[in-house]
Amino acid sequence: MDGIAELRAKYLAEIGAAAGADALEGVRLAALGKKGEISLMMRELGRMSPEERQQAGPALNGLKDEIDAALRARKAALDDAALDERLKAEWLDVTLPARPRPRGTIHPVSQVTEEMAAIFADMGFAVAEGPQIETDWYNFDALNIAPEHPARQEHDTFFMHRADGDNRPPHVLRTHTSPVQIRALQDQGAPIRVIAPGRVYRMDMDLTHTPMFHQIEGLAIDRDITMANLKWVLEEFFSAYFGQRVKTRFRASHFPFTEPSAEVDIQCSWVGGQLKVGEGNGWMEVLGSGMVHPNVLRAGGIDPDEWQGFAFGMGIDRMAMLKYGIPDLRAFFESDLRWLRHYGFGALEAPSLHAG
Ligand code: 2NL
Repeated sequence: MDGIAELRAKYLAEIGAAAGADALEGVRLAALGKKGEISLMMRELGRMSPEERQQAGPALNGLKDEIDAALRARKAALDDAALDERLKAEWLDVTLPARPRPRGTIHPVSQVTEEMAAIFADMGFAVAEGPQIETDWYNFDALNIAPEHPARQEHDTFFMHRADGDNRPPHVLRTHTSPVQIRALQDQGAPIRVIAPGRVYRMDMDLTHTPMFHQIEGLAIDRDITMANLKWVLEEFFSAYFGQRVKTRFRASHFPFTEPSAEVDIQCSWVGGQLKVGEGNGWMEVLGSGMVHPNVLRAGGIDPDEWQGFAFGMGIDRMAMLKYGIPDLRAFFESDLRWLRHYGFGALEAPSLHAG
């Protein structure tokens, strides 16, 4: 049997050399396991004489405690080293910028529609929406456009297909958003203040016309609304929209749905091929308007002897071109990504109805 000192030296060396948890457990079993060398020696104590036992007992106990402590210390050192390795290997730079993700832009038509809605909302107008496929009654009859009226042809209307034997007048793609306002009148009655922005359709295609475009109409009905209110609302609108005072000019005109009617020009200058709104002594037509015709009020279920008000309509796309210097209308609807990135807006640039 080895002496205590030799055992001590041997196991302390093996513990020091153990490179991992498995090796260390091997050393522990060899020394202190059930059949370990030190355990076996401790079992021998019983066969010793009292004198021998008095010598060997404390020595063996001391050895056992020392090996035990060395095993623990080595285990802790190995665990520390393993943790250090992981910390080095699993290093992560949380300050790195995030990987860029593809992001779309807000179309100028959407942006401008939101801007306009926010301005009119500030003046008490609610946004109304309605179907893009309309009956001819809502699109024409309710607006005092008689069946034989040239406007029905002028509008170059898209008519929906009818099945054979279906003799109802065909539905149409709305040629203006006025039908939305007729529906709002029928649903809500008077007094009312609404705007109706949205897509409209006319069979027209050249440099300055697309078969689908966007219009915004407005309607204000109360007991004593006049064209003076119309002029104030429009001048207030143009000034807010262009961010500077804009003069307007009202010219007598004619629409079937308003009487009297006026076309509205805004002040502009045209210098060196550069168009500027709100300065100079030029005028540009941007809007049609007037006092709602009694027949149209009746179609909306409103008594014209009790109520009166104004209505107007203007093109959204052209207003976007004017404000943001976009030269070509047709590019609006081509979905060209370079164009969209150039003229599009960020999500946080869009005004909301509730923003200051
Ligand atoms: C134009 C002409 C206009 C209206 C639209 C309207 C709507 C109702 C009743 C009466 Cl419900 N009128 N809308 C009125 C006048 C002109 O638009 O040239 N727009 C670009």
